Amino acid sequence: MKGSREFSSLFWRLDLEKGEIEGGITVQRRLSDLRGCFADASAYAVALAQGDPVIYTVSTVEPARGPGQLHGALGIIMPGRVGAEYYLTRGHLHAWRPAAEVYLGLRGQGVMLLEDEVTGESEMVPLLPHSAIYVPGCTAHRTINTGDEPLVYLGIYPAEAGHDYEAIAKRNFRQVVVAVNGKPTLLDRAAFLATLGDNR
Ligand code: S6P
Ligand code: ZN
Repeated sequence: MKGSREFSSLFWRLDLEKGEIEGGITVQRRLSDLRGCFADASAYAVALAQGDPVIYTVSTVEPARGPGQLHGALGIIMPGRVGAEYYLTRGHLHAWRPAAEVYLGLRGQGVMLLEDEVTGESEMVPLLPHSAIYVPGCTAHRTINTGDEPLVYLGIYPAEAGHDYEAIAKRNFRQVVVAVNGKPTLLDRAAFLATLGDNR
């Protein structure tokens, strides 16, 4: 295998301030890229009318392709909210459904919202420094910054995993993570939307 890849891709220097892996490919996601991700469409429209901030960036390294190889991505999600919903990633299933993933919390405070594609069951798992989350295969995953500083994490996944955004974009996640009395709370999306109806 020696010589078949860049030496630099064997050593990943992580910049936790910028959220970048040295030599990685970085993409930015702005509020306008997240249409349909926040349950509260009115709050989303109000936020977008005020500006189009970068919500998160992802910096990816792909040392090698093919069976058995691993890829990595450093994500940084800004702190903030759209209405009661914390800033979040689009969320996806892996195109190759059995692909699992491990997330390491590096900075800030957040959670992952995991949704089993088969049973529909959801779980909110803390994403914190000095801890890791195992995301099983066939599980939609979304990362959410529930703190007041940038949330930085490293995801490691099979090179063959790929992204399927469409399946989740069609119906969104069944549950939302919202601030209730200042605390991150997992609620059924329909129940959350019903509370908005009462208050408007
Ligand atoms: C890739 C891994 C992460 C996400 C990143 C952004 O399998 O789960 O690198 O791509 O957290 O999320 P999303 O949903 O916009 O790809
Ligand atoms: Zn993933």
